[in-house]
Amino acid sequence: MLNFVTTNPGKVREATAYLDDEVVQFDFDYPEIQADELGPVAAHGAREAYRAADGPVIVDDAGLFIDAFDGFPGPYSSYVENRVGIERVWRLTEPEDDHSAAFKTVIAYCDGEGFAATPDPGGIDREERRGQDLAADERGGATMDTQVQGDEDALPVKLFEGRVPGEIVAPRGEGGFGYDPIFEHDGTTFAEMSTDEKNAVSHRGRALAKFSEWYATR
Ligand code: ITT
Repeated sequence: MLNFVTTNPGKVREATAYLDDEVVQFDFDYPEIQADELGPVAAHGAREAYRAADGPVIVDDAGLFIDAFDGFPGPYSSYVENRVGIERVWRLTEPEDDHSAAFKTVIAYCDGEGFAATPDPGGIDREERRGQDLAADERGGATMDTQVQGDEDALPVKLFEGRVPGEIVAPRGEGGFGYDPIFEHDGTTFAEMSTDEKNAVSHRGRALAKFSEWYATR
C-alpha cells in the first residue's frame, strides 16, 4: 500500500484510477520549500511526509507554466489559483499573442531505503533540465535537501516527471479540478475529459506511467 500525500482529492482520484487500489490518501500538508523547479519541492515534501507516515509515500508537486509569462505561475500555481483565480489567469493571458503553456508534475517517492543509481534519474527529460545538477537528482535531490535542512544523511528520493503541452483558453467543462477548465490539449480542455481520458494524456498520467513501471520492479 502506498500513501499518496496530498490535500487535493482530485489528484487522488487520478492516481487511484491509474494505480488501482494500491493508493490511499494521506492528508498531510507538508511544508513546501520555495524553489523555481518542482523537483526539489516534491523531494523535500516526500522526506517530510515519509517521516510523518512512517511508510512508503508519494508526493505530487504540479504547476502550470505559461510561455508568455516565462513559466509563471509554475511552482506558485496553488497560490495564484487561490488568490487570483483561474478565470483571471485566462484574462491575463488572453491579450498575449502566445497562449501556449505546459502542465508539469513531479512525483517523488520515498520509502526510507536507498535505490540503485539508474542511468536516467526517474525518467526526467535531460533536455528539460537546463543545467540542473543531474547527479544530485540521482542521489534523490540530496544536494538541495542538504541546503534546506542541513541534513547530511538526507533520505533517498526518486523523482518521476510528466509534462503535457497545451493552450490557455476561456474556461470550458465541468470535470477535473484546479486549472483544468482553462487548459486545452488537442482541442479539448482537461475539464471536458473523463478521469481516464485525462490520465491518458496528462502530465500526471505520464508521471504515473513512469512511476508504476519502476515501482513494479521494486
Ligand atoms: P497538495 O500540495 O496538497 O498535493 P495542491 O492542490 O496544493 O495539493 P500542487 O501544489 O501540486 O497541489 O498544485 C499546484 C496547483 O496546480 C494547484 O492550484 C492545483 O489545483 C493545480 N493543479 C495540480 N494538478 C492539476 C491538474 O492536473 N489539473 C489542473 N490543475 C492542477
